[in-house]
Amino acid sequence: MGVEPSRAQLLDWRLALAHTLREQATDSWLDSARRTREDGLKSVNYLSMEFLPGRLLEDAAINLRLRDSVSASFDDLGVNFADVVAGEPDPALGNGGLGRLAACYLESMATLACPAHGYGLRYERGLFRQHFEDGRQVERPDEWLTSGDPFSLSRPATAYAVPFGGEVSDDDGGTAWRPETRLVAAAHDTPVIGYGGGWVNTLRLWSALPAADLLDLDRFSAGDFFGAAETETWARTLSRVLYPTDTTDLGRRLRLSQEHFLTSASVQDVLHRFLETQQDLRRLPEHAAIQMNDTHPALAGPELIRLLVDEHGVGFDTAADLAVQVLGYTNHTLLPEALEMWPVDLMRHLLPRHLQIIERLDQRVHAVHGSAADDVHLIEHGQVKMGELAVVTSHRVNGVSALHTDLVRRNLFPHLEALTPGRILNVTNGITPRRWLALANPALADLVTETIGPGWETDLDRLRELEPHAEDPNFLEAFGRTKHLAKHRLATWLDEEHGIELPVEALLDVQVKRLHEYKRQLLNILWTVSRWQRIKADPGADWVPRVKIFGGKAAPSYTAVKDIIRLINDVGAVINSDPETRERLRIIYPPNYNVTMAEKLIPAADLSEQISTAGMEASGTGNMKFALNGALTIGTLDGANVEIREEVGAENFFLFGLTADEVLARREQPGHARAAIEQSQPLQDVLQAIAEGTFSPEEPARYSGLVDHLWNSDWFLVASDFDAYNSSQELVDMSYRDPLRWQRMAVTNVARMGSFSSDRAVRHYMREIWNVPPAQ
Ligand code: F58
Repeated sequence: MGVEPSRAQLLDWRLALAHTLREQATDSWLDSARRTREDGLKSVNYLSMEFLPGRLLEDAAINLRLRDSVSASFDDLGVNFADVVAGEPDPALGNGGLGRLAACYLESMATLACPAHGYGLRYERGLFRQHFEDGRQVERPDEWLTSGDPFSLSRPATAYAVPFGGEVSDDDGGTAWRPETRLVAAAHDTPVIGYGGGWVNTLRLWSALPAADLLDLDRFSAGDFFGAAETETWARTLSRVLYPTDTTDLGRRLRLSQEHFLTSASVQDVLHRFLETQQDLRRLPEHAAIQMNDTHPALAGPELIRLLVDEHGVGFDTAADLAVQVLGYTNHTLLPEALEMWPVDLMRHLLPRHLQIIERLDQRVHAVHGSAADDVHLIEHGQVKMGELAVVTSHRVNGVSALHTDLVRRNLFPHLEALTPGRILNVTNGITPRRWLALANPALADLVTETIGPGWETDLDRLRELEPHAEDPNFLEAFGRTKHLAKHRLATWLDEEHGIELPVEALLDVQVKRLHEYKRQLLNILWTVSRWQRIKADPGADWVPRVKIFGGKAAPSYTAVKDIIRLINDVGAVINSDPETRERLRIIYPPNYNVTMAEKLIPAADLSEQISTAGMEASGTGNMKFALNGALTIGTLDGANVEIREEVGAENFFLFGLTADEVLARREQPGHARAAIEQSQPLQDVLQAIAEGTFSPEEPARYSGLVDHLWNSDWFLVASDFDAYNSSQELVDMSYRDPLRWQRMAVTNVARMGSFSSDRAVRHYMREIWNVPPAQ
């Protein structure tokens, strides 16, 4: 780094470490690419608008099997490894589960020697940093690049022009698109190191640059400096910030442009790499699979067809058939507001050629399937429906948990399922045990290795071997110590980073995830108020001390959940300063939840809150991380909770609440919320306290809207599930009072989590969707 060791700062050490680790991975990185190229291996191209990889360096050290020697080398230098890696920014290039899933899958693909590229955007600023001011969420820009991106390589020579706007004309010579502008996509590559270091894939993120001629020199010379840079500014805006919201119409043009930019650059790169070694484009499906992570890259079909037809002279039908063979689509949501639709006018303005191709694909569906396709429309009411587009351009469509896939088949795409039965399949999500056990919970990871030997890192089913030890009091005690260690580690971090005190002897009850009404953080905080009221009413009773931990961000425009954030903080301010209850109940909400915070919170948790309205959480992956780290789940029959409960056993899971079918039926009952509240004295007491301003004395009416909404509407059935949730929480207390019983349940959870490894999920994708065998 050009610095004398004696004068080196932590930043210098970190940059040196990044370069050293990248260097260590380079031979394997080059070999993996060379083998893929020279042996003509089929590879996966995982297109995602979001990746949430977490800090890279410690993970790289673990996967290169260098963690201990790196740490020892730093000791020799008088430097603390933990301090070095603690300075690394956490690239927040995603909103939540979908982006984190992409990162787990890339890591598993590398571990399984599945040749792959991840493709995404290199947002200059990731998801906003969250602060609280008077309990309210405030968003600030996330500057993750201020000390560079030392583990990655910029590749200015790998760049593609991405066309936008202009006109299409049809004449005898075929279709010609004369775009209005072209922006440049430039590649930045990060190595994705498989466990053991034997295979290394690439995460390629594009940044947007103006084409060389975009600065208007005439305007500049005339003194109009800002006007001269307008187009240039627009170009840079494309990769300037992660689109932070799923609820507003604002920024729609930017969002669609970003999606096209990612998709076009990536598909061009896929074709470029294919044509380096092959000539016959009809053989593309033998060499490349493209996976669309939700519909955000759903222009991949039209774009691939465009490139094949317009640039390589392939016929339309052949091109469309090739696209279907290459593409797969993963659906992550049934929420109507998150199902992408783009106004036809906007599409015509930005992407006229793609619109034309989509219209032709629509005609083709009807030509092929006749009246059976009467209910299938790629364009309807002036909108292009990206879900339908993704389905008809894919040979496989998957949901992310058994329940979710069933709902995708039955409710979301029933007409398409009928046209091509078998196209829709389930691949339940998974998480990587390297980051979520080896890295995040070293004490538990060591105990597991001492008990069953190494190898579980790549064969998570081996955790089953722990099960006999669930009867061994010595083992249970050792297991309890790992939980304690994780709590102490969390306590230190909370104190140092946030000045928050954590009572480590209490039951740690954690809900961390994006804020959304369907995830029902509201149910959790209402119950917490009820608990407080009951402790105050009976202070002599034997209450199990609890710490309620919340974490998560709200989309900046989603005011309903911003109110919930404020309520949690307001309730926290009152409860935490109540001398009568503070030894038994505490609320902690550290701001800016991210992957790094998850790595500290999850190992320390006793109880995992997975309490969404049934039928609304596609899968969840946090639920898996908690159970793998020995937290017990309180949850509804939703998403992957259903399968987690089947695996760990009903007796080791705190189930409550309406089922997905019951939710639909309950919503049909007029006045269901009022009826539920009237039947529940505890809930009435809670709502009354909030409505009276107990937690907002300076503005008693602050939550009147929220309370009214619960009485009169309650789409997410908080009131209907309140009493059941309360009973389940009482069972939690009862079980926790018997530490050996609790630990037995927790160990059983850990032992039975093998099938939630992302290795299992990725093998399933390789076999059933990508048709890619492992390279090693
Ligand atoms: C999540 N979706 C699902 N979307 O909600 C969760 O159940 C599932 O486990 C996870 O995907 C992985 O399958 C999700 O995270 C987003 O973040 C959208 C990104 C684009 C803007 C709108 C939110």
